[in-house]
Amino acid sequence: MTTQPVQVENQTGPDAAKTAMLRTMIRIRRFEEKLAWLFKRGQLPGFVHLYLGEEAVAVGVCAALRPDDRITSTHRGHGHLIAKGASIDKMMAELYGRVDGYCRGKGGSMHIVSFELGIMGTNGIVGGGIPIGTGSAWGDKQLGRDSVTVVFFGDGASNQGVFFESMNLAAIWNLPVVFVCENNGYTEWTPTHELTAGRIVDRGTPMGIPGEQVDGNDVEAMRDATARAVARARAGGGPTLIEARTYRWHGHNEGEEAFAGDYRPQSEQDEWRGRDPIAAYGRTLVEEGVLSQADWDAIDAEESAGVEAAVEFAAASPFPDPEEALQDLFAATPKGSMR
Ligand SMILES: Cc1ncc(C[n+]2csc(CCOP(=O)(O)OP(=O)(O)O)c2C)c(N)n1
Ligand SMILES: [Mg+2]
Repeated sequence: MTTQPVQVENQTGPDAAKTAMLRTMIRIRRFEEKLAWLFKRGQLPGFVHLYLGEEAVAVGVCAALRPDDRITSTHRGHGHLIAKGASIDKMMAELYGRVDGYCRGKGGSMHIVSFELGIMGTNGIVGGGIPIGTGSAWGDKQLGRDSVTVVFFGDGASNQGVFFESMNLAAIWNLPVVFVCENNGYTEWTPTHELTAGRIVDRGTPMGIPGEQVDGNDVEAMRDATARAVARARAGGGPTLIEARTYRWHGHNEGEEAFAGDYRPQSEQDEWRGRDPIAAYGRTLVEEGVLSQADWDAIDAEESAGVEAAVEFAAASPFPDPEEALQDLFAATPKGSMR
């Protein structure tokens, strides 16, 4: 962001935190709308899976985290990263395949990592982040740190064996991990109920892992449920499973219109668009007197400008030198790597 965020006048404490959550959801929304626009014009290499409509999940969850807490993400990960504090300049550069991106332009949408920010990576392998996050929590426990790891994954990923294996280890070792399943009703082009037996929220029950189902379009409900799970984990109480019920507005991936057919009823899409998490929260904050409509509009304009600046930043960055192609792909085990 090159613009200075406008502070809503006289805001402190909880009001400032609420405004920050609205702002972050708007940032994700405007960033991803731009990605959709760029993709249609052939300006983005590779696949993109957009998070539009699901913004309240990432923002609510990350609002309950400390900077030293960690997350693992998915193929639909831009929202998670922005909510954890990633720069949209560096994300856009990564999506453009440029050297100023988080992974020097060699990763793209599904391989964005920032260890400094506690971002253990977006991930093209469905369920791939689940054992990584469980391992991250194990590492913290071994080292006596009180950080917590949040694992984001989808309803489809909840059918992967590695989810059950990871929950088993998290339970038996009492690990500080929060499993956040984003149930958006679809696994690619198949409705969740055609693939997934029982309730996802109950899947940890046989292992003694408490589960909570939350309205994933309600950012404060997401923040509060996560805060409870994080407090438990930090205090040594072990893992929790949160099932966030939400909906993706766009296709599984951009460009699916070319082959996917009409797999979601229009009435269902309209209903969920009517439950826009950003519009709902903005209205709530105006009604509560936290901010005015003019403040809301100013935040939106600022975030839109920030996205335009990110595109300029990315487009001005060079492509990586082909000589770099094999750099940073393999890590030599550093001495004292456990610290
Ligand atoms: C191990 C593995 N199997 C299959 C795929 C292909 N694939 C990519 S996304 C996806 C669906 C994931 O659905 P879900 O976990 O519900 O996440 P959502 O896309 O709905 O956010 C599949 C099957 C993959 N990337 N990795
Ligand atoms: Mg899904």
